Amino acid sequence: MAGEGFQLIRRALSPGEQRRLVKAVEAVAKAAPFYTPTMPRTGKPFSVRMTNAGPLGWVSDKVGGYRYQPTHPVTGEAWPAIPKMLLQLWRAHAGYPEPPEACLINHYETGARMGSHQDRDEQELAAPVLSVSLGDDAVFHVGGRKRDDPKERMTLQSGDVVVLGKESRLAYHGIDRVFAGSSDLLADGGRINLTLRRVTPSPARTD
Ligand code: MD6
Ligand code: FE
Repeated sequence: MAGEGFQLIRRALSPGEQRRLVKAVEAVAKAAPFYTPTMPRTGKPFSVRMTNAGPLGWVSDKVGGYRYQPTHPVTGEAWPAIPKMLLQLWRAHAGYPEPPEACLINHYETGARMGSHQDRDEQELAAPVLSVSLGDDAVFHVGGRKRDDPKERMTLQSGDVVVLGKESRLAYHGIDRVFAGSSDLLADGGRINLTLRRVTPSPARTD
C-alpha cells in the first residue's frame, strides 16, 4: 500500500491550466520530438513514447540502458527548458529546496501501459518525484519498496498530481491501463504524464 510520502492531489491544475500546459508540452515536443525508447539488453520497444525537458533527460536503449543525459538521443540537441508552470508546481508540492533537473514526458496512445517499476536512476533520493497527468484517465498502481508488496489502485485524471517522496520514494508503481476517449483535452486523444525529478544532490550550502 502507499506509504508515508505518497500524495495524490486531485485536480491540482484547473482546466485552463491544463490547456496551457498542453501548449507548453507541444512546444517542447516541437524542439525535442517524442521517440520510442527501447529496453536495456533486450532492445524491446516501450509502449509509451517519450521526450524530456530540462538540463537532463531520462533515456533508455538496448546498449546504454537507463540513464540521464543532457541531449536528445535522436536529434543530439540539448533538451528544451522545463515549462514555468511545472517549476511552480514543484515549488508548491515537492518540499525540496532546489529546482527539478529533469522532466520526463510520457505519451500513451491506445493500449500503452507502464509496467511496475521503481524510479531509482537518480542520485538524489531525498527529493520526491512529482507527476502530472493530462488527457485520458488511467489506472495507476502503487505498492511498497518490494515488487511483491501489496498494491493500491486508483484512477488518475487530467490535472491530477502524484508525489512519491520520503518512504514512498522507491515504491513500485505503474500504469495498468488508459481509458481511451475519457478526456477531450488532447486533440489526438491519449494521455500524457510528466514527471519532475531532481537527479543530482543540492549543491552544498556554504552559509
Ligand atoms: C504515469 N508515472 O503516470 C507513470 N513515477 O504515466 C510514473 O512512473 C511516476 O506517476 C514517479 C512518480 C510518480 C509517477
Ligand atoms: Fe515512475
